[in-house]
This record gives sequence, C-alpha cells and structure tokens, in this order.
Amino acid sequence: MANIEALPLLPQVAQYQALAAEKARLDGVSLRDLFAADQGRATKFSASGAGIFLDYSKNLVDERTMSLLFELARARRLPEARDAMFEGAKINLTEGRSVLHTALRLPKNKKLEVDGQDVVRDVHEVLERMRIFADKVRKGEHLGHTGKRIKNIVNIGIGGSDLGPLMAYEALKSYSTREFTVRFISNVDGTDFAENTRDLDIAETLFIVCSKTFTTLETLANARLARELVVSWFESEDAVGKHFVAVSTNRDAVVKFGIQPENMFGFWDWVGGRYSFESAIGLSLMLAIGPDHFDELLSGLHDMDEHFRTAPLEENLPVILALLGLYYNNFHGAASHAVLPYDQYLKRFPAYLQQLDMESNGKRVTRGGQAVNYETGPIIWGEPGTNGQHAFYQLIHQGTKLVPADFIGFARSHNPLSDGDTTMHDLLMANYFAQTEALAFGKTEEEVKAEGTRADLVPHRVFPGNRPTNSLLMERLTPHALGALVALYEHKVFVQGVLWDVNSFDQWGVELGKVLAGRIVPELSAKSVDLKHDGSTNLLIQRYRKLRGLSDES
Ligand code: G6Q
Repeated sequence: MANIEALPLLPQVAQYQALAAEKARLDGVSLRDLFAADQGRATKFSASGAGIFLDYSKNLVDERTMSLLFELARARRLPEARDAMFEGAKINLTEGRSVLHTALRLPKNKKLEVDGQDVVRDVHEVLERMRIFADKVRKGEHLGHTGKRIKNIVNIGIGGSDLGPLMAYEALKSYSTREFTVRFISNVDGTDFAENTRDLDIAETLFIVCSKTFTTLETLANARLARELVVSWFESEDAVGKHFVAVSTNRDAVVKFGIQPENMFGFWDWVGGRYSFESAIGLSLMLAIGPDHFDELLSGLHDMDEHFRTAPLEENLPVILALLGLYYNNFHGAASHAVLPYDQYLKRFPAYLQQLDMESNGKRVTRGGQAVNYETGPIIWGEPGTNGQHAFYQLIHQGTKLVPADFIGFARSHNPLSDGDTTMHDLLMANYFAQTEALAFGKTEEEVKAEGTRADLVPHRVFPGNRPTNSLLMERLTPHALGALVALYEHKVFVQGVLWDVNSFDQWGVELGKVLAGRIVPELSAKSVDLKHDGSTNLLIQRYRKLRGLSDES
C-alpha cells in the first residue's frame, strides 16, 4: 500500500466545493431555459468515439458546470491514473495486481510487459487455441464420446464467469450459428441445472466450466452435477475428455477436477472476473458467433480503449458519462442510474452493467482505507425499451426521485420487420426519441390546461421535466459496436472509481456471505443442531428444518 498517492477526501477539493455552489446556481434553471439560452447547445454537448455518438445536452448542466467537472477530473489526476492502468501498474492495491483487461484486446503486433512477461503474446496464444478449438467444434471435427456432432454448448460459471458471456451471447445472437443450442448455468439452485439440461442429448453436449479461481462453490457444484450426468449417460469416465473443457487461471484445480490441461484455456490474475468475457471466459460466445466475429468484438473494445486513452477529456465519452454520473450522485442526491437499451438483443446488458458498476464502485473506504464522507457508486438498473415504458418509467417521469438515465439506440435493426407501412424499428426508435424529449421538457400546467383538461386532473397530468438523460446512438448492434459499448462503460466505471478514490477492482463484500453460508450448510440437514446464531437466524433455520420434517432440539 506504500505507493498510494494520497488524495484528499473529495469534499476537501476546491473544484468539488465549487460544484456544490454550481448545483445551487442552477437550481430553478430548467432544461427549457438552457436550450432557449443556447441555440447550439445540442452540438456543443455532444461527442463521438469508436462509432458511438453521445448527445448529453439534456443534462442539468451548462458550460461552466462541465468545465468545473473536467477540472475536478484533472485535480483527481485522472489522466495519470488512466495511463497507469494501461501500462500495467498494480493499481488493484488490495490484491496487489495489475488491471489489464485492455491488454486482452491489444492487436498482435503490440507489446506490453508485465513482470518481464509480454502479455500480448500470451493473450494471442490463448486466442489462437480458442480459435482452433471453436473451428473444430463448429465444423464437426471435435465430436462427442460416441462420435456425435456437438450441438449443445453449456456454460457453467457465475458472476463474471456468467454475466459477461451470457450478455454478449444474447446481444450478438443474430451473428450466432443457429445450429447450436447455447445455455448458461450459474445458480446453485438445482432448478437452473435441471431446466437447462433436461431436454439435451448429452452425447451432443459440450460443458464449458468457467471459473477464474476454480474454487467457487456454485460453479463446482454444477460442474460436478454435469460430470455425473456425463459419466452416467455413457457409463464411462472416459467420456469426460470429449464433453468438458475448462477456462481458469487455476491449472492444478482443473486437473484435480478431472479435466486435462490440453482441454483447458487459461487467463491471468490481471483480468478481473467482471472484465473477463473478453478472455477465454468468452469461449462459449466464440463458439456461438465464430472466431472472426469475436475478433471484431475485440477490435470494438480496442477502439474505445484508444479513444479513452487519447481523446482530450472534454471529448472523451467515458469521462463525460462518468462526470455527469458523479454530478447527480454527489450533488443531486440521485441514488440510482437507469440504463435503457432500445434493442431487445441488449436485454441482459443492464444486469451485466449492474455487476460491472456496483461490484466495482460499491465501496465505502478510499484506496488508502479511509472511510468516505461522500456518496460513491450508484444503484444500476434497467430494462429494454419500450417494455420499461409500460412499467417503471412512470416514476422517472412523475415520481419524487431523480433517476438519470442512459438511452441506447441503433439506426438499423437486424430484424427489419414492418407493420403495414410502418417499420417496427421506426416505431421503436420514435419512442427512444420521444422519451428523452418528454423527460427533459415535460408538460407545463398551462400546456395541460390548453389541451382542455378537466381542472381536477390538471395536477395529475403535469410533467415537471428536467429529468436528465444521455442518448447513445449507433448504426447497428454489431460485434464491434458491442465491444465499443462495453469498453465505454468499463472506462466510465474506472473514471468514477478514480474520482471517488476507491479501489474499483476488488470485491471483498462478496466474501462474508460465502463464509457464513458455509457454516450453515451442515445445520440444515443434521439430525439435531445447537444453533448459535442471532435470534432471527435461529428462528428461520428452525422453521426451515421443521418444514422439511426435521426435529428441532435447539
Ligand atoms: C467478479 C467477481 C465475481 C466472480 C465470481 C466467479 O469480478 O470476482 O463475480 O467472477 O465470483 O468467480 P470464479 O470465476 O473464480 O468462479
């Protein structure tokens, strides 16, 4: 921990204090006022990079606010922190690790040494092995134990070893071969395993066990179930070799489980779990979409990395999104942030971002271990539009809470269907445009009255407006576009972590529950127990045991 450059707590920073005054200055100024005062506002407050166009003009800021936010970023030494990450400095201080997911997408001709080892060469070696394996399976050259072609891919993993590949598989479904059935098993709830395997011909099934540590309880339990299933299906231990591969950094544990090293794909401790689907953890995705599309995904990620690394802060998409998020989080009391993709293929994107953001910045001490006296990471949530419009948008429009939101849309659909003369995509996108317009400008009492609304209904039909949104617009949801989008949010989270001075790359909060659950497991089935928890936990365990027909002596 000796190398931490001590930063003052945020509230001591002059620019942070100036931003508090800035918020007060803008209280009572509406987005209607701001747009009326500046004809060029939309152009001024928009930027683009790696194929993503961002319009952030519908935010409660003006030029002075933005310039103070950029000054704050400089005061927190953001450019230096960014460069340190890209160069492989051990910025994950509590685990003593580099943070180099950006190296996973460096082109082959680059070089980056960490502890004397060229990581780019290592990355491309594994990518090449993945490509060869994926091609073999896709071409029907890697067959099951009885010579059947592989038609089912089952990814077993949890957290970062599940959410990333699952999100990306769903997002890029239109690029995937429809010859495979692809499933993801994560939960230790037996239902997940049962429902995802019940209709599969195991002779045509490949299980990919994804676990960075290869010690995760849920994943190992599911992997053991899968192993038993395979062995009993064929009545032979030998079948395991053809029906299992592993992705892990823990070679010994993989071998102990019974998967041979030649059926294992490695990665490195400098890839955080929630950043790992761009490594071999993305093998199920590569099998589904093919190695060339996987390469395109990596190039999209890399293009956004380059944008983040080189664009001036004022034009830098991750920086802009991060600063706006911080402004609402710390000065407007916004506890949450909605991510609203207008693309059905992105249905798991908010869940993926939930982990990326909340596991990274849901922290309460600074990198140096001091308790923070300001807000850190927000609650992230969302659903695809237009479904969300018929559910929770009501609260965003007319509720008492401020919920800043990102709207994500595309100009072209992979499924250009028409309903009569109207294209479905235009219907979808008309809603994307209309919602941010309504959220920003609302509907005044005068406008509602002018519509001839009954007097008693007027207050109910007023929309206050001033609900801030960012609009992200891209041409089409390609592998490249998905890569750019993912890297945009990865770097947004990084920037916010730097500004809040938290370590975005550890997750100690996940540990306590694991330890406590381990203690309780035997208590649930033992013949008799002497429970020593608190009164509530004791009562619940007793109730559970009773419902399961176990006697209760404690
Ligand atoms: C992610 C977290 C966590 C992790 C899972 C699975 O950043 O560390 O979500 O990915 O706990 O861990 P394993 O891959 O080691 O099984």
